[in-house]
Amino acid sequence: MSNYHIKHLEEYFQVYRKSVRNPEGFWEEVAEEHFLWRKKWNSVLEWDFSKPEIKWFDGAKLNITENCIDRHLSIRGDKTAILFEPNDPNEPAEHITYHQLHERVCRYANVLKDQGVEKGDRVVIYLPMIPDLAIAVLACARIGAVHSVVFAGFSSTALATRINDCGAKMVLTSDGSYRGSKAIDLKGIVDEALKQCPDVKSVLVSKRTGSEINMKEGRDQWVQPLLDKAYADCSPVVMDSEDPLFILYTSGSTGRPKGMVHTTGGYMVYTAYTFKNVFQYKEEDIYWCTADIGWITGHSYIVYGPLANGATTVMFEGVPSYPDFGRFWDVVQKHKVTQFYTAPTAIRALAKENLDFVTKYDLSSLKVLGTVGEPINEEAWHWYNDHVGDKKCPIVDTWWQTETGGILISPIPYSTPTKPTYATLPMPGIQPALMDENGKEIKGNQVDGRLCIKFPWPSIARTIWGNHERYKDTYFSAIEGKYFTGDGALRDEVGYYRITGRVDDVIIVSGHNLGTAPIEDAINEHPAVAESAIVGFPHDIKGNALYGYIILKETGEYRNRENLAKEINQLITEHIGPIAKLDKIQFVPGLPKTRSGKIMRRILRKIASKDTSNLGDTSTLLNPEVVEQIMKESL
Ligand code: 6R9
Repeated sequence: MSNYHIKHLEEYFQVYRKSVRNPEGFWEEVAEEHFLWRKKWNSVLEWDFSKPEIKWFDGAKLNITENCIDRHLSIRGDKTAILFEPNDPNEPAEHITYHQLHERVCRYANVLKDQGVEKGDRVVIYLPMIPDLAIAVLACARIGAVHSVVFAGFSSTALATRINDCGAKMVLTSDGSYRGSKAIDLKGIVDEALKQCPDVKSVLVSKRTGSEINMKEGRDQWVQPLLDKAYADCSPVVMDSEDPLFILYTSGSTGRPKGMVHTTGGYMVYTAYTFKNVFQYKEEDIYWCTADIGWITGHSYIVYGPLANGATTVMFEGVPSYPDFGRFWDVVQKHKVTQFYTAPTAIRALAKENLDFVTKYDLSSLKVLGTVGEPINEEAWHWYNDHVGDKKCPIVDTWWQTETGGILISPIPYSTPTKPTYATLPMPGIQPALMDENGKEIKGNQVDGRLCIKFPWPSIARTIWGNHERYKDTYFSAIEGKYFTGDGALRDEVGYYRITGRVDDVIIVSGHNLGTAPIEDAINEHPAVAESAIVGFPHDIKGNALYGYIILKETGEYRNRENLAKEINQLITEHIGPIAKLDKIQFVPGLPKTRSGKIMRRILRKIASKDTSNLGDTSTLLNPEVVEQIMKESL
């Protein structure tokens, strides 16, 4: 049992050593003692990073919803599973017990079956943070359909790309969504997207805003009447451990978004294990992660990890600034939240506001605070620690990725001494390595390099949907025999890790991963644009903001530059979503390029960050005069 729940630092080191000495034995013990399997595995782990092929608990049979719901019914059936806090604070919160969740998931699963959805079919879910989102996710898992949740802030084009990439025939959505004081026409976005998705035969619509929407005859149906008619029990489809559970898209540094495929058994074991330890979860806790289920954080630490532990998980529909900047703390006080998990960008935004928004609430229920999504700066860390945690709550700075499925590096609260801006130590079973430019491992402490992981863990993504070659190229080719994360990191004198940021062309804006290529593609669609390059630059609240260098087709005044900038941002909003809008746009005569024609983004990054004292090696630069001019006119 002690393997499953680490309670002090010495125990962490013991467990860690054991997990590295014998990973199979370690994970087998965790899997055996804490989960419900219809049939045990033939082998714990088979792997070959050169193919790459990774299988955990191969041959085992299970259904993840049986682990997340059914097995709790006899012991905590009347406990709240999902605590829904609506956008409007005057609308009552909804407590969905495990019994009720069981019934609602079963009904939804039966509706999906009635609509012809079968095991292995992909279902795209484009829903706001309302209970139907979590229920739809679990309903898919119940019948073995592969869910692909698309964050409901993505544009119609981004949605269409994802629907077509995974070959979904069904989309689950709502009439609209609330975001603070705004209502968003989600169904309209789906209608627009589906013009490009001929294979989608059916759309189920949840009612949320009650706004007028278009229902296409023969394709669209309101889901509630179907749920009302559906049978309230649905036996779970028995899945293989390695059957896909979901696809979740993440931005790559080039090309289209990557549909990361997560499978069933290993994902369940790892998310449940890390949830328990990273949040020191106990039975009476009220756990709240403010992420959206459209991101991996929501999948693993709103839905699967907490429910697998029988926890009460808060699902929040709103935003931190509505009706005012005290909303998070109002919710913490109201529901006596014990663990609170959010993004550095939210902390930075709230820290800018009057402290009264925090101090007027009773936050004494809090025991653990968490952050995820991007590096947390020292100032934000201290504000969080002082004013939210009252210096009594350990902060878990959790580093992980869509691809990793679960948290890989994080303190264990009340065990690992925390250190501002450090994600600290690897979880049991995680073997990090720092590599130099030549792909050699850098041993010892007080070093920095590219962060890799040497050995598989149960929740690593198994492939990119429909493109195994790209999976291999992106993650297993940069450094032979290791999983390459795309992040840089340093290891301090005691072996703590600090993530320093991406070393590729992914930019993290407000905790969202954005690839430069798709944004540049969107900009380049503008008839006046010849070429563009996007880089990140430091931003007080967002962490990074986007700076676009754009070459226009015609020299001289094409037309009003301000309007042009607006049109460009409009194009980005249409193609990707408002999160990818540029904060600064500089029209330039050319871009710094190497002789082989590659844009030297390093130089553009330095100019955007106003750090031009040392531009580094510019000897391969083809057009140094352009750099001079860009610097002169920089914003
Ligand atoms: C879970 C999630 C992954 C990228 C990752 C890294 C950055 C995440 C971080 C962090 C510093 C942390 N990142 N957590 N950087 N400290 N605690 O965010 O997944 O959306 O795929 O982003 O986010 O750069 O590589 P995802």
